[in-house]
Parts: sequence; C-alpha cells; structure tokens
Amino acid sequence: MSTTETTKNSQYYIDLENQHGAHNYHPLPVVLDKGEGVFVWDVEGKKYYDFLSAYSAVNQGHSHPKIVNALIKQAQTLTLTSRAFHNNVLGRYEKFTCEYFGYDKLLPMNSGAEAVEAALKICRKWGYEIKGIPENKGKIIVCNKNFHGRTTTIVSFSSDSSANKNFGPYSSGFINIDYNDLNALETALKSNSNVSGFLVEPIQGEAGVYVPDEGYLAKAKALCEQYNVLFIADEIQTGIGRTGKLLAVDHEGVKPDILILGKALSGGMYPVSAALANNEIMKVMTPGTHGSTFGGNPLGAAVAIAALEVIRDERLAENAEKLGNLFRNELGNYIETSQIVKLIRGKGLLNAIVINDTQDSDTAWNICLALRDNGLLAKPTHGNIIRFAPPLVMNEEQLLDCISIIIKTLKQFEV
Ligand code: IF1
Repeated sequence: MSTTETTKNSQYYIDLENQHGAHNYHPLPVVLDKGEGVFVWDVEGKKYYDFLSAYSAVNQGHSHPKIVNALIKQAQTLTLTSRAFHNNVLGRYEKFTCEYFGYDKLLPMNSGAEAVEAALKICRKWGYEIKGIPENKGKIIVCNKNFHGRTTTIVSFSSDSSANKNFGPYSSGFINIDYNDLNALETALKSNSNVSGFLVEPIQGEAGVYVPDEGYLAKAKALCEQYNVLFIADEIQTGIGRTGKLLAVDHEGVKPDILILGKALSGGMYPVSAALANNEIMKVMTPGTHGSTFGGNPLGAAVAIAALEVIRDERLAENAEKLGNLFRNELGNYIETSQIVKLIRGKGLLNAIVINDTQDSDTAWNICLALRDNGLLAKPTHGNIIRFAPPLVMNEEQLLDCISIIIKTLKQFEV
C-alpha cells in the first residue's frame, strides 16, 4: 500500500527502520525531522528540548548557521582529496586546532573510535621505539566501566559484557583497573615495566556520568610521569566545552600526552575526530603507519574550524559552567525530598540523575517516555541512570523551563 506524504507518521518511519535496519539500538519511540539550536521536532510537528545533544556531539546547537555555512561553502568547492595529495584546508585546520588546544601535531580521523584506535597505535609505537619496551610486550592500562567505542580492539578491554560478548577472540595488551582508584593505578604501574600508556575518560559518561574525586586526574598524570607512561585523555564526550571548561582535564590543569577529540569537534555536522600530541610522541607516526580515506578531508576540516570558533566566540564552556551549576542546584533542591531520585551528579552540562530503583527496572525508561510526552528528550544510560546533556547554547530561561518539565515529570513517579 503506498502511503501519501501526509500519512508518513512516526510509526511509518519506525517500521521502516525495524524492517530494513540492523537492530543494534533500542531508540526512544520518537521520529525527528528538524533540529535548530536546543530544539528538535518530530514528524508530527511536536517540539522538544534536546537533552541528549546526540551524546554531546551537538554542543553548538542543532544546525548552527556558522557551521552550516562552512559546510555548504566547502561542499560546493572540494570535499575529499584523500591524503594522496595535499589540500588547502587540512593544514589550516591542523594549525588552528593545535594552537587552540596547545599541541604540536594533530592526527585527523573521522569517528571517535577511530581516534581512540589511532591514539592506542601512537602509544604502542612510542612504547617500543622511544621508551624501549620489548616489541609486542607493550601494555596499556584502562579503567573498568570504560567506554571508548565499539571496535573489536576497544571492546576487548570493555568491562561491559553486553559490549563484548561473542566478539572474541579479544585483543591482548590491556590491563584493567578500577576507575578513580590511584592505588590500583600505582600498583599496575609498579608491577608492569612494559606499560606505555594509561587511557582514561576524565568523566565516565556511558558508565553513568561518574565524576572522579577532585585531584584524581592530576595525581594519575603525576604517576604516569613518574613511571614514564603516556597519559591519554579520551575527551570525545567530555571535551569541547561540555563540562564547563574547554576540556574536562582543565578543571585540574592536567595536560594529556595524547588528547582524543570527536563528536562536538564538528558540532555534530560531520564525522570529525582527532588525536593530538607533541612532536616527541607524534614523530613515531611516519608515512604508511596509519591513515584513512576520509581522515583530514577538507569538508570535515572546514566544518571543524567553524565548530571550534563557535565554542570560542560564543563562550559556550563558560555558559555550560554557569547553567550546569544552576541545573544541579535546582534539581538538588527537589531531590532532597524526592523518593524516586537518589542523587544528581555531573560537571558543566554533563549531568545524570540516579533513579531509586533496581538497575534492571524500567522506571528510568518510563520517566524518559513521560519526559518525551512533556516535551523534553533524554535517554537512560545503564538501567536506572538518566543522562541530561543539552546543547551548550541553551540560555537560562530555557534551562529553567527544562528544569520545571523534569521536576513536573518526576513528580508523576513519586510514590
Ligand atoms: C554508541 C555510549 C556515550 C564516547 C567516548 C569514544 C566514543 C564515545 C567517551 C566513540 C561514543 C557514543 C557512541 C554511541 C552512544 C554514545 C555513548 F553510550 F555509547 F557510551 F556518549 F556515552 N569515547 N559515545 O562517549 O565515538 O565512535 O561513537 O564516534 O555507540 O551507542 P564514536
């Protein structure tokens, strides 16, 4: 039966995905067809506040005009050359981004996982060629409850069985320790002389927005220096203004040896990611050691320059700091008397509430369905935790409106 344009409602599109798409996600039942700033609209024309920001990829707001214009202009000129030849945008992007974050060199990739994989390869090669670790004996320390992407090597060191079950045999060369545990890190460093790096999220996003103790990142970096190990910060979700500073590590003044960026590096406009490091580390990456068809393409490079300029010029990190404090204070007041919410945690505009129910309960999911009905989109992470991460362009009036929607919705679930 052919459907006319008017009858193509949400269910039509959900059915299409269900029939023709792999079922590797369980999305909230809402079908979006427009985004602008902090708002998205569904195919029935209903307007929502976006409180997920595509997992912190849309920090600059949906379809930011400056980034859209950069995309259109470059798309009409030159989109892809491969790295077989130079182009007139990549070098400008590399210079701008290296100066913006304070590094000598940038290795351009596309998805976050690709940038993580590139960082792992840089770290391993540095371990063998600079630190002098015997070849193929290198180890990289990672944290339990990590999330760094979905490749077979990355899921090899995931502690989440749903992320790696039946994807073996697993890559070796990783040591798992508990997050936010400096003794565990020092013990691992003391008892393994072949460690080349420590890969860590400054805040564990997927695990449920776990903010480590104050000083954890600085002391971890100091331990890495003491044992001549590279401190690798995965700022794909926490970076680019999300936590109230340009980078989450900036809250502790920590300078990673390798910085990994993605998501909002392009403002959610195009897959752009990167690994940044100084010359004494990045020099191990010589011609033929790494690459990618789209890595460093002029379209992504032009978009990324515009996306970073928006973060800088609109002072979005500062806005995230201010609005994040307001968000936690206002919700914190409500939570003091709530039976359904245990706590709120986060930094800047990366926050989460823990629902007072078991991990396998569907309460958090049902709360997100009710939030959707009340005009705000969010999604649970790991059972009973709901992540709240609006675009950083939100203003105080909009945030207060969202807070009232969230509290009104939570009250529907109070016992
Ligand atoms: C999914 C999670 C968030 C990331 C960090 C690397 C990557 C991510 C800290 C890989 C990606 C995305 C992936 C997406 C959902 C989302 C996610 F739930 F998976 F864990 F945000 F928390 N490092 N996170 O957060 O970047 O390859 O995706 O570009 O896979 O379901 P990517």
